[in-house]
Amino acid sequence: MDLKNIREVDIIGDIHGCYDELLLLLDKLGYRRDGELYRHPEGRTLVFLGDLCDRGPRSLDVILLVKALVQAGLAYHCPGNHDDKLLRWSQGRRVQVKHGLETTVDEVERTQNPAETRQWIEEYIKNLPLYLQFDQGELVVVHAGIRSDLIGTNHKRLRDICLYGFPTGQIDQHGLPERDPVTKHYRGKALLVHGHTPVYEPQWEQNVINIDTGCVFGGALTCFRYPEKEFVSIKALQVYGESKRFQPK
Ligand SMILES: [Mn+2]
Repeated sequence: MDLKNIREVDIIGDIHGCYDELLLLLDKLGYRRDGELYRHPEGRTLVFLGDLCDRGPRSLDVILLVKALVQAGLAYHCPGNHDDKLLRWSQGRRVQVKHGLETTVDEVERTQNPAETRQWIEEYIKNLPLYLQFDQGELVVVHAGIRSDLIGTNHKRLRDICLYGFPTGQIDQHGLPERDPVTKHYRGKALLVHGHTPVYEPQWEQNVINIDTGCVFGGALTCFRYPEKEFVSIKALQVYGESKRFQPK
């Protein structure tokens, strides 16, 4: 999706149900509550790069807030692999309810009308764009990664790359699928901001930025402000999940 005329954005990394940290981050960024919404006095736009749900305590509250912001035109959201798996579960497709999905499924099943909850989740997530472009195409936001030559195409690998990045097919030292750095595959001139792979500090290499600072694993929830090019973070209030890739410090 191309949002060329939007320039002042606050891009928020992988939330994974960390609703309390999200509210603290919105406050720190200067957003003010307005009913069920949050607005910035200077009219800035929020951008969520996916993995709103799973592992953390309040996935549904995160999705409800982001959905309300998106529907009010105050935010944009491209899905992560966890959001996509929740979509497929909501559609009744056969997925393994593990790797954190069990927490979100549990939340859905505790709602008053789980069938209705599944339905609004499906309606919302199925229409999300895989990646976003802002500021005359100078800024690209995606969950896991993208190749610049795939932007604007319907390439058959586009979806998998946006959601999962660049797995090498090998297993790493933790026994997890090894992932290539996005910089190995992205050759675009635009600044690329992504998440998906937790890192202890926001990473900025060449023109590729990773802002998944592992909040749900006891790290932090990070925002990248553009065009200021500043990072703003809130430390996790708790350790909610465990990862072989990321140990809380
Ligand atoms: Mn992810």
